[in-house]
Amino acid sequence: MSPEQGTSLVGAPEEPILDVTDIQGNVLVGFNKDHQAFLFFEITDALIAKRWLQLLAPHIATVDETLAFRRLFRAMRSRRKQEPFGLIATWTNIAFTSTGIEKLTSLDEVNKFTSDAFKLGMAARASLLGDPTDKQGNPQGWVVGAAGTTPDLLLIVASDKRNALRTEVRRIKNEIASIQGGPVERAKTRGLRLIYAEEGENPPGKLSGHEHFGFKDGISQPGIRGRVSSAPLDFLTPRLIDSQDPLALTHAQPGQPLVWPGEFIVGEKYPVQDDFDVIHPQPNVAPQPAWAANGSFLVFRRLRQDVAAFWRFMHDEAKVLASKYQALRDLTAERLAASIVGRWPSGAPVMRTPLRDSTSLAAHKFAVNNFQFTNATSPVRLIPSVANPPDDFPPAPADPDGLRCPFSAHIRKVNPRDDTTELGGPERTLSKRIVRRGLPFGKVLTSPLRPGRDKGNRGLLFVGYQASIESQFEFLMTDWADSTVNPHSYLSQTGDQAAGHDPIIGQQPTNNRQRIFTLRVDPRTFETMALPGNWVLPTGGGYFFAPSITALKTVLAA
Ligand code: N7H
Repeated sequence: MSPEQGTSLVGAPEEPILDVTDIQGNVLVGFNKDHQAFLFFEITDALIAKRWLQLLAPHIATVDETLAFRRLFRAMRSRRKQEPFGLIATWTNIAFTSTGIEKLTSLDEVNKFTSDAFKLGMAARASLLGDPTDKQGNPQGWVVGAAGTTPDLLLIVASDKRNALRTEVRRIKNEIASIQGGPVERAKTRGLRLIYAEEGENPPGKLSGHEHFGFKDGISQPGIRGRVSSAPLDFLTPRLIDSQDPLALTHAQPGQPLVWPGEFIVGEKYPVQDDFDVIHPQPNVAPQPAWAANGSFLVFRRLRQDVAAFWRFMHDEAKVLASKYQALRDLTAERLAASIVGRWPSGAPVMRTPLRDSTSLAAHKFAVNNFQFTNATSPVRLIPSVANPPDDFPPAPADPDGLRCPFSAHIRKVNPRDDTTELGGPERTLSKRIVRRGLPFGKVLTSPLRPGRDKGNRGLLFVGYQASIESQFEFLMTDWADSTVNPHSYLSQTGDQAAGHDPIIGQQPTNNRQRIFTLRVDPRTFETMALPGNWVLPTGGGYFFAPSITALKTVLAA
């Protein structure tokens, strides 16, 4: 165990030991690989599928394997002061839709799941999610996940090297082909049929870690509580805050609150958040079906991004606003986009640098996520071995009125941090966190304002893990992203002002899909702009369940 895993804290509750050899690695650790393949299969013969699943089970990467790799990678990088050359790994994880589970077990077994969303599938929930009802974005046009293309299972294969990824994908396809006596692509072969496959890729070079609009992604994740061995301080999420700082009881790192594992992993042994107490948990209920223990619900959403439309809007609108308001006379397209996202392209949060991007702030491992919204951020005391260099960037001030970071900025919508929301105090929103593992697909568009003949086939292969699709992913979409007033509206002397949709992921099926976004220009002036509805469109998706290794072997493959 590294000395950075944590220190003993007076008053800290005991955290459960996670079943690290039984839980799939992408759920709690994350593959964090530059190359990933998403393979969607239909099961056309359950017995053949089961035979293959038995062979596959030992290849499914677990939390302990992915964590061991991550720890080794970090230890080598820290000692060598550079990325360890040649250290690569290739991982596979699996998840099933309710139709897949029904084929491998029975309808009775599926009906034991309490989640209606899971049983119905994403396409059936599209109208609830606010998805477009006309051609573009409508499930009928989805590349995967619609009627006729509903998968039974999803394989995620991930590797540091594209060649290694493709070799592993070939190995898997050949293995299936040899069992069923024909290739997975052939419609008539009984067994498993590949209905859709797509590769996601971390862009190379300077854009590494950035999504297609050009913003750094994958910065903020919940700090999942729980230990990975019986050692008292062997935490899954390293605790880097000095024991003298009161935040050490509630946070793993600056800006990373701790969340009980029952919010991400199904199972009675994993406690869940208490709505009023951020430190002590509530007990979890017994899973239904019992074999769902150590599993997690996976939401996959293929989101096409219209990069040219996004940046065209920013350029046009920034000009309009700069000429309309004295306070915005220096507004650039990039600054408007940063207000819309809540972070600059580098990842630097507007809460800490409102007027211009700061690559040095973005590069600081702790400063980049050390901010709140309602309250000013106090300096956090870190354990000495990680405190260097100190975070001496200007701290984030209090912004309870949404003057610095708009209430509807993407990151304030989906994680309001310390804001009071329509649910109540900030303790209420920790149970709304999800673990994100997405990756871009398609080629980077280098000149968004001159797209030429570009067909715009690019976007995000969004992957989110949670214990409840309804109260996490669907809540984020329906109650916050698609709402113009939640989690927070502007209160002003002249009356309440709608804050607008989530400008990135909010959907609006009616009114030509037009959405709104309100910028607070000064305490009394609000500018509500109409946003085009086509920046981010769903083009595929599904609700899956990522089972434990035990359930895979003893129930699904049995
Ligand atoms: Fe978002 N973007 O580029 O604008 N997202 N997201 N997201 N997102 C985040 O903090 C983006 C999507 C969350 O804790 C960042 O990692 C795009 C869906 C959450 O502060 C950026 C798409 C959902 C967070 C983007 C997209 C979420 C988050 C800042 C689709 C869930 C953490 C980087 C094409 C329903 C917020 C970071 C926090 C952050 C973008 C999708 C949720 C830059 C382009 C579907 C919870």
